[in-house]
Amino acid sequence: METIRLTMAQALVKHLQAQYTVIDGKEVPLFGGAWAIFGHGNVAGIGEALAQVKEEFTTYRAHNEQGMALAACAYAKQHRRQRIMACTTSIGPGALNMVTAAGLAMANRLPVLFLPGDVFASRTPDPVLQQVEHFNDPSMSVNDSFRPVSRYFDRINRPEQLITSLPVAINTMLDPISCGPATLALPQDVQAMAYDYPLSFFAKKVHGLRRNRADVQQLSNAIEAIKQAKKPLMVIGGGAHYSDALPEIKAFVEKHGVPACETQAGKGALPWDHQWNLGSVGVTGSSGANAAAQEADLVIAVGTRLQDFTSASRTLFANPDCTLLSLNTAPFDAEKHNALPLVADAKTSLQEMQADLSAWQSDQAWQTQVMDWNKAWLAAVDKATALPQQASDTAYLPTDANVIGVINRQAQANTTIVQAAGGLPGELHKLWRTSDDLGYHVEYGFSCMGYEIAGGMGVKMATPERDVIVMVGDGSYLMLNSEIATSVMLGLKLTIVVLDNRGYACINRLQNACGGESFNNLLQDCHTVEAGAPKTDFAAHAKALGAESEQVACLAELDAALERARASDKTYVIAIDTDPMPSTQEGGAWWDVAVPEVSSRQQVVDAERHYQVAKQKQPY
Ligand SMILES: Cc1ncc(C[n+]2csc(CCOP(=O)(O)OP(=O)(O)O)c2C)c(N)n1
Ligand SMILES: [Mg+2]
Repeated sequence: METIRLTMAQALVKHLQAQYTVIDGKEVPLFGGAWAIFGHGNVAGIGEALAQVKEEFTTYRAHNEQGMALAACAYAKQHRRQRIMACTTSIGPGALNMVTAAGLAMANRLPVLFLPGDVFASRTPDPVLQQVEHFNDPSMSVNDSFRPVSRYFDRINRPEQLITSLPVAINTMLDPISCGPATLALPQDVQAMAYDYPLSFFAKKVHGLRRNRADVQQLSNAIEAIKQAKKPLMVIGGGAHYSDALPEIKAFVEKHGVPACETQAGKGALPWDHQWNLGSVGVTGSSGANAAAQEADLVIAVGTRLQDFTSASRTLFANPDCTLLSLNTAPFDAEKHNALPLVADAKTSLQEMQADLSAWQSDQAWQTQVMDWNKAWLAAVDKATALPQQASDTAYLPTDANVIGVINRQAQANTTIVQAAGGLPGELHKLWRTSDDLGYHVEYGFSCMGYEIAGGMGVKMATPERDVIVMVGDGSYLMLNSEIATSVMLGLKLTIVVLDNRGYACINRLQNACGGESFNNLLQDCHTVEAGAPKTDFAAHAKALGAESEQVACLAELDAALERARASDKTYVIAIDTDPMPSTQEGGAWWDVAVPEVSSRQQVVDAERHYQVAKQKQPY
């Protein structure tokens, strides 16, 4: 057997370099490089290995481990899980800073390779700097925190373990069923250890998307259920994008007269003005989609985890005769909600169903009703996003919907909007209009504050040809903004619009809706030493990080500012003051947020009474 003597870290990087995938018929490296922040736990081992290959396998230096790992998540999401980045950190704090991003990758089913450094496998110099020490378990380190947020976890305690473990990690990330983050914890001494690796470990390997075919019985059950239906509705989730099933979905809804609606991850599957697209569904759903969901006798869920925002906490599909047909690659998802499962790849099984369904169509009356719902919702969106009369009034605080309207009208055919947390995901889900499947990038599986800017950077890396607009609340901006400096450094130009409503406005609204007093969310309701918290100068802050920036005084100034941002070749931050209170009332559905059963506050008691009534709509 031919071998080559390498350190474990060198072998790891060399193996990653040998992995390829096929995108649009072209072979490309599976790994788009590595994000790295070094410390004693990885600089000498992985650091040396990455430096050796820096011309062929790029290492990117970020400013915060969570930020870089969030960028890696966004990169994978924007690449529809076809390309991956590795993230390496030191031990202790550097490693733990990535755990939140691992949670995000896990919830959103995104492939990211996490490579946290770890304490010495030999334990000779213990305790090392940043080692937490467990009195009764020396085999445990902080990296065990990655276990619940990794689809695959291993600790490489001997260099030869890499030969069996790394391919499993890669397969886990690429398999559509198990897809998610993989973590290999790398003790620093083992990173530097040499081993005679077989040359075959570095042979080029070309991966592809595995498409699991449906079980014959499940497929025929599904076809039968569809043929019985008169009032069907399709719910499109992120899995439809990952399966590249959008052409099949379009053909299906058009041929059979089936209205469709989209989850956050599914949005953009059909153009916003497609006649069968009822828009967003669920808690942040359109009035049309939610009305259809209440009446439908068949819901065809395609590639969706059916989380509470989609199912209105399991109250949305309310027709007692409704069949839920769940088409998902993972049995875990397909069998949720007591659904009729169709465990399969979406693209292939939609193709397979077409032949058998032949001329079947939904009821004519249902189709007419859907058209009416659709028209009404499009008008509601026009109204919510129209430029208000007060646009030039500097005393008027625009709503999120006002700002969305201005940005959406300015958006180019290649704009991708990026968001994750606050009031904006709901507003964008309802109101944002996109005509292409890469135009909407909202992370709402984890809804992680801080994803917006770091994630925007990952989106731009994955699709550099796109005009990337990040919308971010003041809260998310202040939580994680340091990757603005990275985006400037790497020439990854973003337009970032900061909606400054001086606090955690959506949580304040939720607090009030649960009967609570405004407390600890808006800055005005927080404990401060002086009257009022200081006003953050976001434009000055962004400038200090190297970006171009400006503060606009009113909504009417936003258009021209966005044009200046477009003309800039550097990341450009626009700050605008907005109103924390309003949100779009049209559409929407109930969300289960538990209200206290006892309280000295009457508003809480009242809210709890309403809560108990609403809960009765849940099946159990
Ligand atoms: C990391 C993280 N911490 C806490 C939350 C809970 N949370 C959701 S939205 C939000 C406030 C967001 O504030 P901002 O970005 O200003 O948006 P706004 O609500 O004002 O629209 C909070 C605290 C979260 N989603 N993520
Ligand atoms: Mg805010």
